Amino acid sequence: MNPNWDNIDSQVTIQQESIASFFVHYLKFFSGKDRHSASELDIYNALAYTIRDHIIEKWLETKKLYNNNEPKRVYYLSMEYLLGRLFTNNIINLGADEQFKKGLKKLGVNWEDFSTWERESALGNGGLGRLAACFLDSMATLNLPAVGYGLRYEYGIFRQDICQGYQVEEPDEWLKFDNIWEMKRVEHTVPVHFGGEVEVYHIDGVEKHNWCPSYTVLGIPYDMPVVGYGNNIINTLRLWSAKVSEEFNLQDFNQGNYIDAVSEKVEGETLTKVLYPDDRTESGRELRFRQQYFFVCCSIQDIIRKFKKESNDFRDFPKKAVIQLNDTHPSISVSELMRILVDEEDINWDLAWEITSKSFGYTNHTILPEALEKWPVEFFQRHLPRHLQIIYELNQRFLQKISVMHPGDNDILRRMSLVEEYPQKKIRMAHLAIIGSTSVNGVSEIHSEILKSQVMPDFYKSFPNRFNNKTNGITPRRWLLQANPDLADLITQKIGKDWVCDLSKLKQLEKYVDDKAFSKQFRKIKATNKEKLAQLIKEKTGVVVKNDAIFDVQIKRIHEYKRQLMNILHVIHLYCELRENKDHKGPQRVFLFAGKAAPGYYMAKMIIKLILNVAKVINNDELINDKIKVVFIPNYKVSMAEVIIPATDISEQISTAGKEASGTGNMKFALNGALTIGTLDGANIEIMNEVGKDNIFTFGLDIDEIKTKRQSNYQPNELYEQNPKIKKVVDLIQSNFFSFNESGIFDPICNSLLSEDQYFIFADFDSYLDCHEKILQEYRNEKTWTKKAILNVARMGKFSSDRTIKEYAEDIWKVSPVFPKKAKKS
Ligand code: 26V
Repeated sequence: MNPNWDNIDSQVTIQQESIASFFVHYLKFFSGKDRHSASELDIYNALAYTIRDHIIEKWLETKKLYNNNEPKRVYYLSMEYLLGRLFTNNIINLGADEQFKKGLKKLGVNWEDFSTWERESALGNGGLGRLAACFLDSMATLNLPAVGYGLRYEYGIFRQDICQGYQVEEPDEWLKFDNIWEMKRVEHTVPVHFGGEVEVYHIDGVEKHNWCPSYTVLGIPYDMPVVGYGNNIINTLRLWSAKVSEEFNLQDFNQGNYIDAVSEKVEGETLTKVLYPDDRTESGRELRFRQQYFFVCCSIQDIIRKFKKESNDFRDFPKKAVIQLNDTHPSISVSELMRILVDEEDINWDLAWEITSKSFGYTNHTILPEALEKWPVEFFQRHLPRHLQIIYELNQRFLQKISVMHPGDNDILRRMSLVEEYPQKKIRMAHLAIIGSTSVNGVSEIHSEILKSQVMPDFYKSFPNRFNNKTNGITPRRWLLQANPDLADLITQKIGKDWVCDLSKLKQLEKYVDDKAFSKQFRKIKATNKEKLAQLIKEKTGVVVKNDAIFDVQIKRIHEYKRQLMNILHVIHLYCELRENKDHKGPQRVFLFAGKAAPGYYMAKMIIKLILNVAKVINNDELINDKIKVVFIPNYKVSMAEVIIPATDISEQISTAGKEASGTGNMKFALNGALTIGTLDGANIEIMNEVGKDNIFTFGLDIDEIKTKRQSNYQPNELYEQNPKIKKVVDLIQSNFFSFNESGIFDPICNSLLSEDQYFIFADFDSYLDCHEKILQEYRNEKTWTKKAILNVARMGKFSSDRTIKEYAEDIWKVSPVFPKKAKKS
């Protein structure tokens, strides 16, 4: 290429003088607008393009840095990313906040006013997807050479509307307008094959396999920049979009099969149409299976392409690449890498396995058996016949090894096999992930222990060193600096800004716990945040709440194990007490809920309906004089969490002990000075250990007690008979008090509680009520409450995703940060 290219000055540096001219340029030449004709969306677009230019410069530099250093890279494979809006995040992480403010001042444009014009990408369901987003932020901030891989779903998680109290799902058209943060990279398009047959042939007596697929889909990558905080590093998130090759269809078309050609195209492209909105049951199972393979196949090809640029000896692969599987979803990767090494790169099986099994790490995020994927052998036969052969071969060799380790124990072979025989022949994908990985980790201490003792004890016994824990974390950039700028400023005034990249620094705040002025400022910030939340509540639900109410919040996916039902039963109990004129002094209490239910999850949807019906009755009952308000804000998403969390007083983390792998919302709340009411589950336990028992409200049965209860013929109907509080609440629901014109709609909820109560709501009910009572008493003492809240903030250092990622990098990935060489002073 012409060397003169390098001499052309196209450098974009962050200078307030040039920002205004970039902005005006984009407005004029991209949107064809001037200041008179520009809409707010045009202004947002021009601003976003301006930011993007500043990112691209550093993006190219980062690529150069990595290419020159050839470091070992992390490839993070996740089917979900809940990035939220990127506009503000990118400006803050670039460190361009002030320059943008000043640079645009002369135009009378305040960039912050336009941040809500961005349609947020919501390519995930819940905790797992948001964790992946926090991890990307931390990996970039820690200078780790990492690439995130995912799918570019045309429709992300559905938009939740409420219609007569029921959840209604609407498509999320996040790509309707330009997505300024993505860049299409057609040159890295890859083919993905499906179906067909496998031919066996021999060369020099060695069996070889030739997979002749029946159809091919193309994977087109779209890259999104991941901006590190204040370090000029821009990593990449590469999302794959499915497209059927034109040429492929043209063949069919020319042969007169127009309909087939078109339907094949549509069928192929459905692969990345929608994100599965179901983290409980699996619908469209076969499509999801193909989606997973499409994702894995694109990503592994890309990883190998990158590897080959730096080495032609695959024995180096584990030294150059580590692939982290975010849950079981991408675990077909293990067989895909084997297939490429053995069939395409002609590497012998043993060496191929040595390379493969050194290259993966597997994180488990749930012990709910329905989410541990098992794919019917039929699916493999139809779509991935060669992978099935590879998995059978792996299984045979693996069981051989196990039988040597546990001689005579046939049952262990059945339990550990990659193949489940009954009732239907299936491949256990988690087992494939475990045998193909150097590391298997859970996401909180208790969860990692449960994995070892209950979910995969045979694997633990056989490979104890493979198992480890990596307690989750959250990025302080989004969850404090961006979401709660006033608190972030106050903290910075007191202890400097180092906490942003070293959250343990927050400890220094402890010396201010008794400082009256500090406490006052701290309270003032909470009060301002509450005003904003009250505004949001009014806007989204029409309910008017008091600015100085106690905000008691449960926001997360709706699931029986998370026990939103127990929360609303408590609200009903309070309501009964108020109606009986029991004296409830103190401020208004707002019980706020938000979250989506899987579209096929009937009980979860009925819980939403119950919350909304209860809200309607309570909020309109003049007898209780606005003492409590119940709010369900529809369409929960990252940007909403950013408003709710900084305003919260009480964070509800009330899952049945043993069920919540970690939780990360719990961390976000505590970091923003909310006090937790929680069970001894997931990361709550570690939060308690950090903040101290006096600064968290725990209740309920612990994991061992739950186990005992489960084994002891638990009879929830007896509790109902014996406990007048439970009886009153359940009777009120059953009397159709909250379903006046919809008689009996809540019977399934009541019946399930009375007959089974799978999640031990009745068993924990008294303890939960007492705990709330205690909280109310404590809240009345402003001084001690504030002290506890400040201590929560000060002691959250451990829960930075920077800490988590450092542990992954050091213990699992063996990957080091890459720093640019300092320019020599002349
Ligand atoms: C399973 C399935 C099954 C089929 C359809 C789609 C789908 C999507 C997701 C899942 C698994 C969800 C697992 C999950 O989100 N776990 C959460 O991970 C968080 C991050 O580690 C953790 O904090 C939460 O406690 C855990 O529930």
